[in-house]
Formats: sequence, structure tokens, C-alpha cells
Amino acid sequence: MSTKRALDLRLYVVLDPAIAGGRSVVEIARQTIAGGVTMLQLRDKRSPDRNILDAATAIAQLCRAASIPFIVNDRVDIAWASGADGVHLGHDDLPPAAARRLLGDDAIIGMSAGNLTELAAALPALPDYLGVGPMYATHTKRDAGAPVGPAMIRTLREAAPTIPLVGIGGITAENAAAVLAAGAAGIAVVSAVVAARDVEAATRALRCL
Ligand code: TZP
Ligand code: MG
Repeated sequence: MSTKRALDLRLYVVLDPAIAGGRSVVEIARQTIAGGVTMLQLRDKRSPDRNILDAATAIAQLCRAASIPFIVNDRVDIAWASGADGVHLGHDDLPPAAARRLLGDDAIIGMSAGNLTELAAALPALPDYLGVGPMYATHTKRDAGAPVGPAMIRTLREAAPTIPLVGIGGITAENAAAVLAAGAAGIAVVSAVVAARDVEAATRALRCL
């Protein structure tokens, strides 16, 4: 039996140094924790591996102290070496079964689904949650595709009522309520928090929705 706790996905902040305006993602992580974030991910597509590992290790420590799950995007090796709680895997990343062999059965594995076909492809891997998007237009991920809107949350929820769904893509304090109202377990944001001048305040504003 897994010892995994139920995930609190209400406010999932994805830390991407590419839009952090030169600020440290570790410092941003600290501010999100002060603002009430419920889950963190490090998504670094560009930095040298050593820098990613250093940041991931520091964030894993902060998250452990705050009892917040910490996930690494794409990189099973960095997740393992940093002591993160799991990985978020896209379609081009290691298959979830391989990630579980490497990280263990208790690792959190998140996947993405933007439509019913991708949902059907992801479900056999028993992901712990699915990121659904893009909800709205986004500049953060170039290949995100056309917005699917909160209606897709409703559609996927009807098809798979037990898997927690997290809306992602273009979510702000103004449009987040519609994503939650559609049945999402939470919202995942990058720029709304990571590019904010006051990260803690931006986190707090999204957390109280
Ligand atoms: N996956 C789907 S959309 C997206 C990711 C990583 C980017 C979301 O970024 P933002 O800044 O919250 O629109
Ligand atoms: Mg990926």
C-alpha cells in the first residue's frame, strides 16, 4: 500500500527561471511558501544541469520543511538526486513506469492531458494528477497549442471522475475561478506568480480564490 498523502493541488506554482526576471527561483519558492502555495514544481529547460540540481536541492529542502510537495519537470535524474517528491512527465519524457522504477512507488507522477485522447493515453500509467491546458492563451510555453478552456476540465472530469485535474495555461486571479468552478482540484500558474513583482502577494491573491 502506498504511503502517499492526498495531494493539495489548490495552488500549484511552476517555477521557471526563464521568466523570473533574473531572480533566484529558490528565493521565489520561499516567497510562494510564505504566500500559501500548496505545491511547487521546478521547470527549467535551459540552465546547466548543476545549476538545476542546486536549485532543486534547495527548493526540496524548503518544501520538506513546509510539508509541501515538490515536483521536477521532465528530469527524473534531478528529481532523484535532489530528493524531490516526484516528476511531471510530458509525452516526450521518460515513460511513467520507468520513472516509478527509478524513483519508487511513492513518487508523485504528474502528466498532461489536453483532450480525451491524451486522457486515455495517460490513465493506464495511474498518474497522481493531470495538468489540463492550456486553459487560456499563454506566452510561457510556445508549443502549448490552442486554449481548451475550463470546458475541457468538465469533459475530462466526466470521463475520469477520480483523477485530480489541475488547470494550467494563462491563469490569473481574474480567470482562475472559472477553472475551479469547472471541477478542477486546483490551478497551476507560472507567470502570474513567477513574473510578479511581489511574488508573495501574487501567491496570496490566487490562494484565496
Ligand atoms: N503547460 C501548459 S501551458 C503552460 C505549461 C507549462 C504554461 C503556463 O504558463 P502561464 O504563465 O501560467 O500561462
Ligand atoms: Mg516535459
